Amino acid sequence: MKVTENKIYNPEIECMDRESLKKIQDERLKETVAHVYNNVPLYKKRMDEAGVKPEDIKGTEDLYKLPFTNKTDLRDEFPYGLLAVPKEEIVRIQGSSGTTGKPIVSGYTENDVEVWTEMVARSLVAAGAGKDDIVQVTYGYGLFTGGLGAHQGASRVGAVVVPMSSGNTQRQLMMMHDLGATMLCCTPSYAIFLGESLKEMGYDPKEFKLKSGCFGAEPWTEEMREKMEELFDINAYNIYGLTEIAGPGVAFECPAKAGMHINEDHVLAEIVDPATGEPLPYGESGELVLTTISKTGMPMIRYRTHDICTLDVTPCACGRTHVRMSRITGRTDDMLIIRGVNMFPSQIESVLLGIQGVAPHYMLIVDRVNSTDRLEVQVELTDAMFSDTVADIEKIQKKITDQIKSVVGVAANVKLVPPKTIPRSEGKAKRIIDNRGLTSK
Ligand code: DLL
Repeated sequence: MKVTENKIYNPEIECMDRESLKKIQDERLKETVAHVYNNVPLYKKRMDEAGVKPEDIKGTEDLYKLPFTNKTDLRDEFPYGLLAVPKEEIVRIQGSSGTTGKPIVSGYTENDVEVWTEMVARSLVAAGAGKDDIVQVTYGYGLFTGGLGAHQGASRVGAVVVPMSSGNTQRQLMMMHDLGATMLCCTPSYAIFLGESLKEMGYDPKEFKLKSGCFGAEPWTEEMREKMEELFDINAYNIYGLTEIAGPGVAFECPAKAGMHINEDHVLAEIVDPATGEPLPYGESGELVLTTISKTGMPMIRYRTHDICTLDVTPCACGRTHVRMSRITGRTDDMLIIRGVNMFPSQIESVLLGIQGVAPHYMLIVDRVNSTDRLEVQVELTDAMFSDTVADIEKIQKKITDQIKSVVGVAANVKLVPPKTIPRSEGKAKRIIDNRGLTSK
């Protein structure tokens, strides 16, 4: 495997001693808290209810006093309720799936795009990027932050960007081959699919110039790393992020491949007990909670990511001092990521509730076949519909398939099953069977 040179985009910040880093964090946290308290009614209300004033927050040690923010707050305040600046200062909207048909959107100021770009630049440089590189961006471009995020970061580094966006495997491989792409940015499952298709299309992996890739937007495993590295003869690096905070680049792996450094001069990380919300010490597994300290458009205070991981602050071989997060080992809610698209079972439920002839009993079965996620949605027919003609039943099946595609954005294989065949549960209904094995370390 090619060796990645240990390059650091912003060594002054990325390798700063933790005491000096804390001073920056304290200042930025105080500014951010005052900014949201004065400009976002929801934050003011929550802080007043909790009896916390901006003056009570003197540094990161006071973070725990602040109330949490949740995905539901973004949904309830959709689209502009959480903006901390006048709309004229917003230059970009990005989004991802929410728990209902409506997306979660975040507004970014020029400053926020700049911060995000810097974070992705750090991530790409850690994976070996420089002016000589040709970066193929195969994350989707659009509301999803993957495409534009990787694009901005690669441009900042001075690399050549090939803005392929997602899909069209043959064309992806042809361009990668003919242009001599040296880095690839896409979801890990698609990277494996591309790698497997490469041989099927008759290419010799040696004809490719790829040396590394930044893969994220969905959970993946060490086994998948081995597979990607072998298929393409590259170094595969993990990159993490979420729309609400900044898109990709919130955290990224360095050549040590021992966790993802969180850009702590821009984002503060805590791990809390998902049930009680109590902060947990470094090393313990729990829910990742993030606070932005340099965003101006839509800052997030103690945002519950629902992602489960651990934090590690021990020194890293690369020289960076910023804390590292482990792989995401699970979620505290029922969000699924299918072919890179975030979705919630409740979205499927809302589709079914609007269709006559089916009962709101369903089961989602997720598999990975040839490196591609497959979603099967089993839906119960009502007694009346069960006795109907095959043509009528096929019509319903098509309707459900189309609506899931349009509301959730994922193509599903809809299977209609006879009444009362989906197991009923006495407690919380079990709606998901995920056979992909992605939640192991
Ligand atoms: O997925 C941003 C992104 C794009 C990250 C490209 C990396 C690369 P959202 O669509 O808002 O943003 O989804 C965020 O995706 O809360 C995690 O559950 C999951 N996720 C993102 N990166 C990783 C990763 C983008 N490296 C949600 N490993 C997050 C595991 C990830 N899960």
